[in-house]
Amino acid sequence: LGAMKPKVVFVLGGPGAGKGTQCQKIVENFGYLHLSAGDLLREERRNPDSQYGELIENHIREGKIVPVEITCSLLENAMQASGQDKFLIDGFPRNQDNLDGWNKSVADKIDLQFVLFFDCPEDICLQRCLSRGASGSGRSDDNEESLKKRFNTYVNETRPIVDYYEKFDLVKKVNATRPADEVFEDVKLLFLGREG
Ligand code: UP5
Ligand code: MG
Repeated sequence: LGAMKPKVVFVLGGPGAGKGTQCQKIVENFGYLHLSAGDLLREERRNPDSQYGELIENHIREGKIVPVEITCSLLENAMQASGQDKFLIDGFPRNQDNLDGWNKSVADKIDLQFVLFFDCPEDICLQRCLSRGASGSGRSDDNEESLKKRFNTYVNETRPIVDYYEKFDLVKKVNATRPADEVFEDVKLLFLGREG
């Protein structure tokens, strides 16, 4: 008998759709480990020993997707270091390069449970990120110019990834426009009965 593969749920949705907010609630209720690809990249950017700091900052401000080799190794390292076996991977894979890199090097080693997709229109996403910026998020991409680029990247590059997983019937879509607690009522239903 081999060891069980770690379980993974991908969490996708536009900038400000509420991925991080909902992941926190899932962690509290269902014991997953939350790995935000964006948070891992921001942490790597702050590491003075990293050779990728400047590349990461430029990509983030421009709303562009960092090459998969960097993101995938941050994710793999964090998964291994955690010693846990249930992961929410938030904000990844968000383009074809991400998907190809993941499928080549990690996909066979994990059990992809489903893709949790937060559906939220641009105007609401924009408002959420702008008010977060205004209340001091410190994120260099919470401004109108970066947000326009982030949303374009989302529509042109990330939505096709959601469509890809849709073909395998792996996408669970949740309406993310309502208050966070109401959104979580729907999210909960997707995790109940998966504890085993
Ligand atoms: N909020 C949340 N839910 C709400 C609700 N239901 N009602 C009202 N308000 C709500 O929420 C955003 C804000 O909205 C918060 O103030 C929250 O309180 C409020 P949050 O939960 O943070 O939303 P989230 O979807 O996580 O938004 P985030 O800004 O993190 O999304 P992005 O996808 O843009 O950011 P991420 O960190 O994933 O990526 C940033 C950049 O990193 C990318 O643009 C890219 O350049 C780079 N990146 C890569 O290159 N590769 C990757 O794999 C990942 C990222
Ligand atoms: Mg986030």
